[in-house]
Amino acid sequence: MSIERTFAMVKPDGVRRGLVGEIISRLEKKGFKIVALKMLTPTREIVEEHYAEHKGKGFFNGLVDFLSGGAVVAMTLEGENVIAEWRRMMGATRPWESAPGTIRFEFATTVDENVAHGSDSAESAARELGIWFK
Ligand code: D4T
Repeated sequence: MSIERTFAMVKPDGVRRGLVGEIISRLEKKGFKIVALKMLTPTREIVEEHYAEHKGKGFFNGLVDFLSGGAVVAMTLEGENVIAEWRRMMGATRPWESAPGTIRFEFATTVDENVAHGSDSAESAARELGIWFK
């Protein structure tokens, strides 16, 4: 276990539905530190860079339209084991596979609009923080 940093995001559906406070509240109650936070409507370029690994997949264009289609809240989180723990708090990518109590279980029904994002490894965290918090 060690103090880590990760990239977290409330996606446009989460912002539109008024879930920013709920999500930040969960992070704060858990004890994770928000060391940077900004609200922005991302450009297509930044979203394409962020999801570069999915380029060419059937859902890629829809994913870019969705993420660049509204405001998001981008955050740098810091804390003990925060990379894996934030993923655990969000729950599985497919909300129907997520554990009860997780953000995606409680607030999402579809994989394409699943409320939140978190880096999946130390390498992804470093890469994504470099994209969103240059
Ligand atoms: P993100 O990056 O949004 O936290 O998602 P995950 O890390 O949990 O999952 P992922 O990389 O497999 O998917 C990236 C992103 O694409 C959307 N998606 C995914 C979609 O719209 N349709 C699909 O079939 C899949 C697999 C949702 C998350």
